[in-house]
Amino acid sequence: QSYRVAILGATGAVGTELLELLDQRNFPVSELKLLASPRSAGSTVMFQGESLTIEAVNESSFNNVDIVLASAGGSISKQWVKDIVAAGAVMIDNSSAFRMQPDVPLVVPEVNPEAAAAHQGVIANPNCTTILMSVAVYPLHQVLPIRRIVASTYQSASGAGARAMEEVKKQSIAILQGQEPKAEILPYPLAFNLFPHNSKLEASGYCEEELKMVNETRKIFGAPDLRITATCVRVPVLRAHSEAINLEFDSPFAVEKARELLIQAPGVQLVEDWDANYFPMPIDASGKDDVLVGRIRQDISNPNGLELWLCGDQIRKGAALNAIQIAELLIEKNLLKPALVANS
Ligand code: 2RA
Repeated sequence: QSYRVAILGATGAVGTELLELLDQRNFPVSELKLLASPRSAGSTVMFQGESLTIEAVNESSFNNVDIVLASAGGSISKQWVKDIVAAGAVMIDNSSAFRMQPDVPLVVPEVNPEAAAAHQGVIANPNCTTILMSVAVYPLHQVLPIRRIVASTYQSASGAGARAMEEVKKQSIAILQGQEPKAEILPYPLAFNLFPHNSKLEASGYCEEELKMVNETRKIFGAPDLRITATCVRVPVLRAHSEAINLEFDSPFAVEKARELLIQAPGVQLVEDWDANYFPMPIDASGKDDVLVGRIRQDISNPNGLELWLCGDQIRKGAALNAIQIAELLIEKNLLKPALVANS
């Protein structure tokens, strides 16, 4: 069987990756609709040898569509969610708009695939930093519950969009030519610089990006008491995020056991050459499906602690691939229609 798929936000970095992945993964597409703002409508993109025209999204765009892959920002997702669900399509939303809503499953297929079954028409794709960390640490959590996570992130420009990726390149050239770098898309010069993530600051002093990791991880793991803190930083890297993760358990977690688990963990590639001092790097993670994990070591400050380092492609597994894997899961488990509401 094949399915009628719509990509909402087809011209963005994630939208473009969605298109590529639908083709690369031979996703069973019978019809593909590319939806964007009126500004982008009319341009064409090739898909499986066919030229598709990008359409301006409107109320009837979702009629006769089975799956909507949305990655156009939270306000667009909120604007169209009712039309999407009313049309009988399932929305896999990459924005943060619905992630913490109780009736919206927040899914990383390698971690909590069973959560997808409860969807009522909308499934949320977690934030990229949360996806990458969850894939890497859940295999350990399954063996010995994690009590506390301290995450430090080194986030690529792609998290701020395709135009931010272009801007950091231009800033680099400017600096190398002895000129002042321009920051128009990014809040500050990122080339040869870094800055704390510039999402909205809360009264606690944490920014939204950091609180996403805290709240989303607890929801995905079904662990409301999991203690987690994060410091998120934007760094001059193009499309792969890196994260330094410190884990605390109730008792020691043997490094060898962690290695053994991660070598066979879904969506993870262990990258550790201690003799060569070679470990995950963004240039190796970019364009890859897997989250690269390495530098697993005992926390020397805490007998119940474990340290690890990871790199993952923010556009791919951090967004587009996870969304498509959710769609594949829905097809596999015959979950494209919302679960019957108990007292419907
Ligand atoms: C960022 N996680 O990297 C955000 C984008 N989704 O800024």
